[in-house]
Amino acid sequence: MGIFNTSGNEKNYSADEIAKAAQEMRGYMLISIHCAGSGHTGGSLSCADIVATLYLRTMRHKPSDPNWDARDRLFFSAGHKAPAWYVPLGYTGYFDVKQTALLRKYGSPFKGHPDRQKLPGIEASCGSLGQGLSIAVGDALAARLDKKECRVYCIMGDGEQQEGQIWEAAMEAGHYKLDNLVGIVDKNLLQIDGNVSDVMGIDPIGEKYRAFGWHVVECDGHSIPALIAAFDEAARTKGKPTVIIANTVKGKGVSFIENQAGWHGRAPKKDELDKALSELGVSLPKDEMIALAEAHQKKVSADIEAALPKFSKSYWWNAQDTMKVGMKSTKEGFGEELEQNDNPNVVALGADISGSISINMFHKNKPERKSRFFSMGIAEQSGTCVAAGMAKEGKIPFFGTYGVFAAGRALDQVRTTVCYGNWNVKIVGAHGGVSVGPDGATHQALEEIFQIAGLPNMSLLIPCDAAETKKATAAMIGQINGPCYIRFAREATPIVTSASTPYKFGTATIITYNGEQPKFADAFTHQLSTDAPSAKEDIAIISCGPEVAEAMRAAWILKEEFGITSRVVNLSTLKPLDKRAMLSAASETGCVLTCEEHQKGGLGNLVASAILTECQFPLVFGMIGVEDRFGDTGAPWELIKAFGLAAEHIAKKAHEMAGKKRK
Ligand SMILES: Cc1ncc(C[n+]2csc(CCOP(=O)(O)OP(=O)(O)O)c2C)c(N)n1
Repeated sequence: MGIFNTSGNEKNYSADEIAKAAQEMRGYMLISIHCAGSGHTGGSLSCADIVATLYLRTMRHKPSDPNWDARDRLFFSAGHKAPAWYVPLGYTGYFDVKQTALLRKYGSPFKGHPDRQKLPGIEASCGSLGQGLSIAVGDALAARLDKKECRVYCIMGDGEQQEGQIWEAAMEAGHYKLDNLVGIVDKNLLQIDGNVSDVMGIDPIGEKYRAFGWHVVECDGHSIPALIAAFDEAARTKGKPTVIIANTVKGKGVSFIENQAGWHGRAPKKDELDKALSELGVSLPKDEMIALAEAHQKKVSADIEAALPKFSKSYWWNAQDTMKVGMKSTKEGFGEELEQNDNPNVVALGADISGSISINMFHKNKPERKSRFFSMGIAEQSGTCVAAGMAKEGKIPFFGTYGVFAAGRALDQVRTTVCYGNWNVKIVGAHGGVSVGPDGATHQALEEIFQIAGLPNMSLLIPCDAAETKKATAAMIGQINGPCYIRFAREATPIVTSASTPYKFGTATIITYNGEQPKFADAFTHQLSTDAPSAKEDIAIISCGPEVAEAMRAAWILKEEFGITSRVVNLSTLKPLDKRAMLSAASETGCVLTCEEHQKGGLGNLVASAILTECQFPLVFGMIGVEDRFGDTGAPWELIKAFGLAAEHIAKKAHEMAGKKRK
């Protein structure tokens, strides 16, 4: 067993050599996460000895021929540990390991979560927890069918064991007696919200696998001899799959990172990196890697900037005095209302990202509410139905996670249990849009409007900023008695409304640019669509979520550069849709442009069908959105520009459309 080099010879590493390599791999992981400025430090370090043993000793593979048919296969089910996959691949020669300095940068193959189409050696794309073991089962079944000798390995997290799909796969592997399959649980005892045992206990984990027909080996996940012995035992085990429960320490190798939940998704700063490398006792080309990352970033920034439509001056946020705007993330508005709202029936359910989506604000400063907060663990599908059960008994449950999981992974549960049952469940979908940034495509929800707006009984709210999100959250509690879904963004986005700005669930607001003011937001007035008289504008720009702020900035550019007047329509509720506002926008301007930080057509198709089913007049119609592609890794505002979602793109397209109308 081992690596086959270019001449086809097997290279054998001793346990000591593997231990030394694992330390160096840790160093490379930390340098790459430092260069990225974000990334999953704790869980990458905890599995370094496991991956070093697999890639340097246990697995048969050829870095010079990544698709060699006889290779052993490794899958990461816990895709956030991406650095722990990239580094051993580079270290063993699939590419230059120094390239991992480009981790999470736009245009680099080292995505926030692995993309198999971008990098040799990545057997499957991943990032949504709980899916990898099923892929490994499929691979192992196919290998058996084709009588291949290869073995299949799958690395999982211990928090990840809370996903129901793990147990579906475990049952399948046991049922098919897949003795060519080895699962590895990196049991570091921590997940995002804290101790695994507090968030949702998984023990006795070995007993559970045993009951599902697996052979179970428990070992010290930082002892190379113990890991070698465990993998050898798995290879000798016939008639059943093996799971290795590897007892590890999150953040292993660096004293100030070890056992700290806060280091789950934190990057080391420069001084922390230096201290960490010295503790690890490794000497690596750190400066060269940092220079590589900086050079890449410089080029990316220049290319993206060059591609941005240009006007007589820069209208970018805060670029000139009059474009000054405060920034706050929409999820904070949600957290504020959840904290302040006194409705005693409200309960909240966490899915191991409670701080990240602000649902923890329900109890953070109000310990007396702790009994009304329920940690579900990483279990989006069950959590959705648990919320329905609570709603049935008169509670007002909020269940939240990232939109890709809230709307996507649990779609059937949302459809059949929540919507068909018409329960008063409040679903919170965070991380909407590409502005999520470096985590990349797997975490950027771009499909929720398609997924959610088609469900009967459902209400869909996409507020434009933190202040409006607070009001929308209040409406979810006080006004809407039935299923509803709220989408918000990850990053801080412009604050364009205030507590006194009109907001009404189900009614769009019309935003008008009135000319430059010292502060950006003061240059606009907002009226409910029911109160707004027609100003016979040249174009209507219809948008939702933080993209409304871009539409407002576009209205500014259009007026100042071309004298074109715009009616910006803030569609804070997508379902029920304010059809009257859509129709009057179309009939009174004759020119409609929809803008969404979503796959093109989520908002656009809703607006188009509302207008076109009744349209008796000529209309110029256009859409801006993500063009049928997945999101990407990069900095949030970089991605808004790269995906053509900035005000500059809106203004350019609106200018062209207004020109067509005039002809
Ligand atoms: C389906 C899904 N839900 C939530 C997340 C967000 N998430 C990323 S890592 C993580 C915690 C994982 O904990 P664990 O499996 O113990 O990994 P480790 O502590 O080793 O990093 C969560 C909840 C995700 N990536 N996928």
